[in-house]
Amino acid sequence: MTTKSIVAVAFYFLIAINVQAANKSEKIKVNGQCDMCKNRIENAVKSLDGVSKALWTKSDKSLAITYDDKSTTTQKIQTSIAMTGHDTEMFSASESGYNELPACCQYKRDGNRKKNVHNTAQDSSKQADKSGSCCDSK
Ligand SMILES: [Cu+2]
Repeated sequence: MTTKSIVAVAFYFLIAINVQAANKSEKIKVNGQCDMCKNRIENAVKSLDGVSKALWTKSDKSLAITYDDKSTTTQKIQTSIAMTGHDTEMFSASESGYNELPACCQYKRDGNRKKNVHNTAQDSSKQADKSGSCCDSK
């Protein structure tokens, strides 16, 4: 091997490592119910800089994301999801954020709340009856 080709090979690996480091893929749990939730969740993520993929799956409530970890973080992504009213692995949506979801989108929350994304007064006044037809039923 000539020095030139060694340099070329080294350079190639350097680039390969860099590309890998920049693009991170993750699967996170995001609570939701229906296709409306899917759009809401995916749009919240896709609107962020550095996100190249966001795919939410209803059956296992998982969100597959690919993002450039130099321009965004999983925290940022999960924060903006929680802001739309959906609980993620790291953050819980605020009570009011959750209550503002259409009735059909109000997924069952698990009891243990994580960090709230924005702090809210517990407005129990908004716990109105929101039963009704769900967009899930086809
Ligand atoms: Cu929904």
